Amino acid sequence: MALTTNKAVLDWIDEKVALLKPDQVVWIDGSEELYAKLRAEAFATGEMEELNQEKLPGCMLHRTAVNDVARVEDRTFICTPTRKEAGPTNNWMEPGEMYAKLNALYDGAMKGRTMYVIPYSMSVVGSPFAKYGIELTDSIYVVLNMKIMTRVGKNVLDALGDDPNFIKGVHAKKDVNPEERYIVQFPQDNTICSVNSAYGGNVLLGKKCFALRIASYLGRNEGWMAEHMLILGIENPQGEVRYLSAAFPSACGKTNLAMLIPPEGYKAKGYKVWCVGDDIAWLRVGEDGRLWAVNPENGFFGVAPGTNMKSNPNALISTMKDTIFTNVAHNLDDNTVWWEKLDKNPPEHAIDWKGNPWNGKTSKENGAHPNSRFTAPAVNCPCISPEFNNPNGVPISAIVFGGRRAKTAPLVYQSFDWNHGVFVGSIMASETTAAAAGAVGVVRRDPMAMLPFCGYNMGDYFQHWIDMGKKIPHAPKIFNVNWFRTDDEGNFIWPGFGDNLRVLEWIMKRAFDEIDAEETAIGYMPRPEDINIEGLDDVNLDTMKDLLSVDKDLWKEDVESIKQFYAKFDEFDTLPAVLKKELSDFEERLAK
Ligand code: OXD
Ligand code: MN
Repeated sequence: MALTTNKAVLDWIDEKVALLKPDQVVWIDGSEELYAKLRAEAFATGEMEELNQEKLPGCMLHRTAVNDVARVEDRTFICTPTRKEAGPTNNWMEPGEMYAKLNALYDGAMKGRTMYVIPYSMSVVGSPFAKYGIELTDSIYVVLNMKIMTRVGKNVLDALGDDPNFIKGVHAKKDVNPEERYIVQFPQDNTICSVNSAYGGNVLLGKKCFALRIASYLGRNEGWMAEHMLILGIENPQGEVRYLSAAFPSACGKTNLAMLIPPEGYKAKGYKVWCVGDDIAWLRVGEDGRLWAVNPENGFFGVAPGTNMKSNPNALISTMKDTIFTNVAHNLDDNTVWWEKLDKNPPEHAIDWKGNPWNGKTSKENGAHPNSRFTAPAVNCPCISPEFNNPNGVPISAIVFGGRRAKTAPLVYQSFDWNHGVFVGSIMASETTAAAAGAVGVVRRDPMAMLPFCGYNMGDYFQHWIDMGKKIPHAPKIFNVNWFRTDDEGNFIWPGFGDNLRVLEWIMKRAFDEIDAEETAIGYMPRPEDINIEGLDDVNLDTMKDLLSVDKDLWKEDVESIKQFYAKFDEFDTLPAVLKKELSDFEERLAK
């Protein structure tokens, strides 16, 4: 039974039913009763497995096809009327041509299957930030993941009312054929289409497809920003909480930073870190002239391998109930899960991510896929911010960019001003990781960590950043960090993890004008003694000098690679003049 009388919604669903031809249509109303039924069905068909309900209550396991384990950037399209609107960094196809292709794939794709109608909200229903979507899918796995990652249910349709403006998402699993796999955004039509995949990033359409690609486009038109950023709050011993948002390319430790545990000395003084979000931030200028942020999601879709009681206890604890595990190893001894670096005790009797028997004690192969995931409710997180559900969000005092650079970038520096900060974000670079299909370990430019997620021409996106700077009377200060500097033997110099709070402390002092800094060619920098290293065994003042050193020759080489990257925007001439000027000013400072 339809849960709404919204004509635009009903007409759209009728049209899709006629195309996809499902046997039946089930509306997800958000009731526990319906979810229980779907879980039982998924367990009965083997689509999902129920895990040990004493050790992992409410937890389930799912394995995707071996050819379907990551986002597929080469099969992800932004279909705008002109190629220029999609820009040089996105795959593009003319919308009519793409719709024809998709309609042929969708024709009858749900025959013999059920279509689920998922009404969902990104951000708290009724919040000034909230945007509503409906995802049609033939996968119970998608329904149960969307329940964790977004706010789902009839109340979303009630909030939408008769408004025809909602984000339309269609996902058909089909036969997960990688040759015919498409993840497509039509920004002008508020439409997302996904076919032939069942992996999270490709099928949980509220996440990357809506909350970043479509939302970045909406944000430009409506004067706000959708960014690939974590949001965290640092509470000082006086009880004051200061918030920052931070962008890092995939799998650079973003979830770990978002849930950081303060070092012992900080804990003893009364510092606390609160997680508002680990992946996506929507930012708007508030009435007070500050930039306010919400995390539009409701859960964490985190990378499992490497998550353990040392690296990220908050994330691990978050996964201990009501969580869906995807492509991890299944420990048959006690019907739980395991992944690389969870602990030093891999199971002997297990099934690996491919579904084959696996002995963790003897096998040389991984038990879990490197991009295996947990989908965990945000409320499970021990350090979830008390402001997590605040419909007005939190005020952002600092924006932090970061990447994985072995040598060039120092531990931290601050941009001279907003426009220079946009330049710093635009030249972000990192090594590729297993989160996206393709080569691993190659350095690539990833401006604002948005390269795979910007829903329009990235040159215009840079201009939007510059324009936003003029609209925020009390704009956050912009910083860059690099936790990954290595010594000549390739070892990381900075301990990272909880100790990153030492750097964030300096950032916040700068954001609130509480400390001076040194002016260098790349930006403002701390003096080595300005970063608190008390209690660190392996870092002394000399190490700090190393971490903060700036090698102008390396930066000059970097400038050449930046020029090559910027040249991509020549095709449509969309690189803002402000960034060209920033680059030439930077070259001049390096030459001095
Ligand atoms: C992710 C990513 O969050 O790839 O999954 O960025
Ligand atoms: Mn991400």
